[in-house]
Amino acid sequence: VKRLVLVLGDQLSHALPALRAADKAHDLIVMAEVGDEAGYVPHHPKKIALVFSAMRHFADELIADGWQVAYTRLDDADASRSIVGELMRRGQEHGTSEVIATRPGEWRLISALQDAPLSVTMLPDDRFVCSLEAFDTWAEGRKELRMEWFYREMRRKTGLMMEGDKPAGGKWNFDHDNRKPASGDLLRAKPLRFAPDAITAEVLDLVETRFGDNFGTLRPFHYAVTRADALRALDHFATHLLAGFGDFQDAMLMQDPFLHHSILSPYLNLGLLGPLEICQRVEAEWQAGRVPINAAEGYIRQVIGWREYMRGIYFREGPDYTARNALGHDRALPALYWGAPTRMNCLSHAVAQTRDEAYAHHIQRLMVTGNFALLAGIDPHQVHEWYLAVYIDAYEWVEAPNTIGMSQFADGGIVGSKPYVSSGNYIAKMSDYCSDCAYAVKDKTGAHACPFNLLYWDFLIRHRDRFARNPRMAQMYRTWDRMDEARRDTVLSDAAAFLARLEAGEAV
Ligand code: FAD
Ligand code: DLZ
Ligand code: SF4
Repeated sequence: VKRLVLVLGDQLSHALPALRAADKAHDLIVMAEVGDEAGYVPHHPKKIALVFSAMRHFADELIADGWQVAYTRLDDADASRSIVGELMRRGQEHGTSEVIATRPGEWRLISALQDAPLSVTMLPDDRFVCSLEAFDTWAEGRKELRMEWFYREMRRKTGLMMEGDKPAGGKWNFDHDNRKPASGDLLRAKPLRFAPDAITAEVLDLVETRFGDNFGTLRPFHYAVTRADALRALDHFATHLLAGFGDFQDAMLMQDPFLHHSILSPYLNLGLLGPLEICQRVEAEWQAGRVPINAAEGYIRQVIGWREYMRGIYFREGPDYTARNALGHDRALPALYWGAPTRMNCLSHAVAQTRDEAYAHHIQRLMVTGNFALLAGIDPHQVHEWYLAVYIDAYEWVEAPNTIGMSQFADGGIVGSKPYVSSGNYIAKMSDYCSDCAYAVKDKTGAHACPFNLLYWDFLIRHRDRFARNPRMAQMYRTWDRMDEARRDTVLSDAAAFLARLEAGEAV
């Protein structure tokens, strides 16, 4: 064996840079299920099962393709705990210390590989539309890194939904049409489900034994674990659900966790699907007149806009990004995030769905669990570790900028120019949660007041110095100042009482 070729659990792409640089005849591919990767946060059992099963399927495809693969299973007797440990072990077995790797999506692993007593060549990960160098060039010298401007560059670069140098339909962004609540629809298609094959069944048993105590329901397990099935999921979404994606993107329903979302992030982030092929399929549906422009544009913006932008931010900001805490929040993450009972129906639902599916869509993550954590002043690092653990699609390069940046404003305003906070009103408008809640969303004070209503003001007042001069928030401070003083006092004392109950571990 000449060299080792590292393929990580989220690098399951046949055109991976490390594979393109390798030599089938002489190099050995190393893939390893290891305790450190499965344990850096208490991952949801479905997430571990997805990663392990997809890894095993991918290894089989590589072998069928003529590669030599050294695959370590988590329960192999002589396996070590870490990726570097496995590379060293294989290196010793085969008499080489040369490694070809594709740059991992996490600073932790990048430095582990750099510090390893091996000769590691780390290739840039080009499974993205925008390279890190191109992102830096775009960002250099700008005062604000607005996603919208970045997105336009990506549209021009890819040519997606472009007519010459102009955006199709005359506008870059059709979000204006996209804020509709949804109602139950028995005819709405559901995401495709894939029955576990023998490999997945074996993985499920392993995960049950080793990670059965982690938060999250392992069975039933329906995610795709191969590229072929991920392509089926894409086709199903494009054919049956994409048309309503724009309209109902922000809607939340108790009986429908998935609505018109694609549930493709697990496959994209593992490398089973690529961002461009997904977007080209979406564009084709629009070109054929089968889906409206707001659906196609909105979807493409999430993938070549938000997703690429988040990655650029993560790598540009550096390894300390997950430790940032611009607002100085230090409250412990409440037990309700791990399923302890709560009377807040929105949170109860979002968490239960997360436990069962390892999935919640963007607005549930941002405006329910994220909004509450921000309003209540939870330590952003604990919030970050929660999101990294519980979602099927969570890898630090994409999770951290969403949590630390977009959701918790802990980066001080790099990702968002204002914090994503709202009172209960937003949740009432976009969901059916409030109709079934112990609290009254219309109550602004008193025993039944929706906690989001109380905490919203408490948050704004706590951080008045920072936000009062923000032009997008000034109006809220004027509203507060116009309230009569007795009412303001009641709001703040009710909020303080609520936070005290939360702190005391009561089921709020
Ligand atoms: P759809 O609604 O169908 O969207 C299509 C695709 O667009 C997604 O598959 C995803 O690849 C991309 N996308 C949409 N929004 C974003 C975004 N804000 N950032 C990056 N990509 C986006 N996404 C992850 O992939 N991994 C994470 O760990 C993650 N953590 C998040 C944490 C918080 C606090 C928040 C607010 C958002 C997070 N997101 C994360 C973004 C978003 O919620 C998910 O990408 C989306 O819910 C995935 O489900 P879907 O495939 O059904 O998405
Ligand atoms: C998420 C994950 C898990 C649960 N397990 C493994 C593993 O055993 N082996 C592996 O190579 N990768 C795993 N992964 C994915 C890695 O954590 C991921 O590659 C890094 O976080 C970089 O994004
Ligand atoms: Fe959530 Fe408040 Fe609505 Fe209850 S009333 S579901 S706590 S927003």
